[in-house]
Amino acid sequence: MPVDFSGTWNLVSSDNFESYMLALGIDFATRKIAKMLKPQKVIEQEGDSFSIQTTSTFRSYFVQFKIGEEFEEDNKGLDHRKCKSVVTWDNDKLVCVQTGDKKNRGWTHWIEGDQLYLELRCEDQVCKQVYKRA
Ligand code: VL7
Repeated sequence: MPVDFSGTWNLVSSDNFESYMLALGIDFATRKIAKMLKPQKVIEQEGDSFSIQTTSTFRSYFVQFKIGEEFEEDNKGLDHRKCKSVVTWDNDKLVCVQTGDKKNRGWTHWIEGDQLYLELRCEDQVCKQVYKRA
């Protein structure tokens, strides 16, 4: 049985998010607001089809994909840079590579115990977030 990411998850910790945002070119004022947020993720997983809705009081972001199928990502409301994204399995980890203007951009999700982990990468910065089931 593969891991099931489905559910509602609330942010409990975020490490190096500010530097990750800086690497993405997010302006000062936006960073100051964004780092105070406690986003919630609602993940739906059906076979190899996923949707991830990240919601906060300031901005929200929705993405939908199938494992191994490249898609255009607009990063609307985030840094607005378009990229070609593809998500694959690395054992029980979900690995997204976001190819575009920014080098080494992508993220990885995995579950340990009742916690959801997210590593966000951009250039030389890595942000690590932990979410708990709502
Ligand atoms: C998405 C934020 C900084 C702009 C607002 C911050 C709003 C809530 O890519 C992400 O998640 C993946 C994996 O779960 C699925 O899309 C993370 C947040 C990255 C980058 C940009 C700051 C303004 C945060 C949407």
